[in-house]
Amino acid sequence: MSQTVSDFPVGRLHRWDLSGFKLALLTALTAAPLAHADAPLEYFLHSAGPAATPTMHLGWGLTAMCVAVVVIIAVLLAGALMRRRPPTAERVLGKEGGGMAWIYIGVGVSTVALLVSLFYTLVTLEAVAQPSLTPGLTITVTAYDWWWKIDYGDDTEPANHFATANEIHIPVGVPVKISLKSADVIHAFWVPRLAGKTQAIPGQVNAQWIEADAPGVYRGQCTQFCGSQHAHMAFDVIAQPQADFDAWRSAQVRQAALPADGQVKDGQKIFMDRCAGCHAVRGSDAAGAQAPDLTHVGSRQQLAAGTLTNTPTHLLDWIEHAQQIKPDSLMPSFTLNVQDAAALSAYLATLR
Ligand code: HEC
Ligand SMILES: [Cu+2]
Repeated sequence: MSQTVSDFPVGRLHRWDLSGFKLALLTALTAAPLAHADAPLEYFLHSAGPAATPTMHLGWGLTAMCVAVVVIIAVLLAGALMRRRPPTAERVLGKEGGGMAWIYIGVGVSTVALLVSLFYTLVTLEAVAQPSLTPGLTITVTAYDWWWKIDYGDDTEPANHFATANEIHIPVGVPVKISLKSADVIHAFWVPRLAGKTQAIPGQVNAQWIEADAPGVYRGQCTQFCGSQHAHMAFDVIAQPQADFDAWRSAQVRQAALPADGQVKDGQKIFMDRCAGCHAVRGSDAAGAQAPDLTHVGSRQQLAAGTLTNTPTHLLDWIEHAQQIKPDSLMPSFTLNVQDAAALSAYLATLR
C-alpha cells in the first residue's frame, strides 16, 4: 500500500521531535559535570583531591536523598489526589482506618534518613579532618582586603622564605598544610575542588590542608563577605609535578636582579619614590609590607586577585586606574607621564 504525503502521521513526527529534545537535554545535563572535569574554575561537583572527595560524595549523597524524598512525596500526593472517594454522604470521620500506618511509615523513614545523614556527615568530617600523611610543606596564607599574601617558609630560615600573592603553588599528590590568618576583617579561604571552606579570622591561626591528585590550576575565592571588593578576591592554586614545583620555588627564592640599563634604573627610582612604601621588592630597598610582594610579579598569571590577566598592558592599566578597575582597593591610581610610564613598565618587566 502506498502512502501519500497527507497520510503521513504529523502528530507522531511532532512527538519524535520532542523526545529528541528531551534526550539532548538529558545528555547535556548528565555530561556537563564530566565535560567540566578539567575546568580551572570553582567547580565543586568534581573534586580533585582527597581533602575534597569525601565532602563531594556527601554532597551528591544528600542531594540524591533529597531528590528521592521529593519524588516519593510527589508520587504519594498525586496518588492521594487521584484516588476515588466515596460520595460525601457516606464519608465517616475516623473510621476509614489505614491512615495511621502512613504516619508511622513517614516518621520511621524520616528518622532513619536523618540518622543516616547525621552519621554519614560525621564520618565525612572525620575523613577530611587530617591528611593520611603528615604534610611536608606548610604555607602561610594571610587574607587582606582584598588580596591574599602567600608565605613559603618563615623567618627562622631567611634563605628559604619568600612571599608572593594570590597564587599558591603546590606539588601534586602531597598534602600541604595551609596556616590561615587575616590582617583585617574575617575572610574565608575556599578552593572548591581541593577542600572545604575555612575562615580567616583576625588574631587567630586556622588550619586547613589541600592536596591535588593531578597537575592543574584550581581556582579559589574568598567566601565570606569582606567589603566592596569581596568578589574580586580570587586566587589560583597551581599544582605541579614535584620537579616543576622545586624549580618554581628556587626561582621565587631569588632576589630581584639589580637594574643595569638607564631606563630600568629610572623606573626603579620612580618605584622607590611612589610604590615602595607599600610594596616590597626583595634585593632592593623597597620593603613595604601592606601590599603584594612584587619581587616576581611577572611570574604570576593574574593581577589584583584574579581581576586582570597579567600582561604588560594590564599592568600599566592597573597602576594608572586601580581605583576604576577595583574601586575602594587600597592601591591608589597613579598619574604618570608617558616617559615615566615607560620607565616604570621597563623596571616592572625585570621582576619575573
Ligand atoms: C598605598 C599603598 C600602595 C601604593 C603606594 C602602591 N600600591 Fe600597588 N597595591 C597596593 C595594594 C593594597 C594592592 C592589592 C590590591 C588588591 O588586589 O586589592 C596593590 C596591588 C598592586 C599590584 C598587583 C600585584 C598582584 O600580584 O596582584 C601591582 C602590580 C602594583 N600594586 C603595583 C604598584 C606600583 C607600580 C606602584 C607605584 C606606582 C604601587 N603599586 C603603589 C597598595 C599600594
Ligand atoms: Cu575576603
